[in-house]
Amino acid sequence: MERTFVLIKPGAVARGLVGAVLARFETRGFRIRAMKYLQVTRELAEQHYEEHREKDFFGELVSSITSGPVAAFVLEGPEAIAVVRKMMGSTNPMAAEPGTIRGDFGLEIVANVVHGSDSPASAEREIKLYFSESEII
Ligand code: 3AN
Repeated sequence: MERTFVLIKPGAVARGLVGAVLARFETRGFRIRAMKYLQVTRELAEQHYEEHREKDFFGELVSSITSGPVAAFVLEGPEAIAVVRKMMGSTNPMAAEPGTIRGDFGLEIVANVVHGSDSPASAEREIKLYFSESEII
């Protein structure tokens, strides 16, 4: 079993898509190990997107993820990281296949509905950023 970090972005939360997005993962068979509704601070956003610090869209990324509350999860299942990424679809929602979360719910690249860890190292780092040990059940 593998764990991954999933975050439903502010735009999707504002559109009332938390239930619809989470339902995709639950019906696929992932187990929720932790969940939290929170306002991401600028500090947390900068840590989360550390690897993109040099990119020209970094500022936009930080202001987008801090623009309103998010829903964050630790999901567990076989090959959770790869399977969640596949379910999310391409980073650019315009290119995301119908049937994927971004392909069904999004059209904007920065506010692209959902974030999911892209490797075991990212999953471990992101889970630790958002959850304490005792919040993972
Ligand atoms: P993913 O979220 O699919 O792993 P990353 O890690 O390459 O994609 O990028 C992190 C976030 O940065 C994306 N979710 C998206 O919001 C934003 N992003 C990625 N590429 C671009 C881009 N070319 N222009 C604007 N925002 C981008």
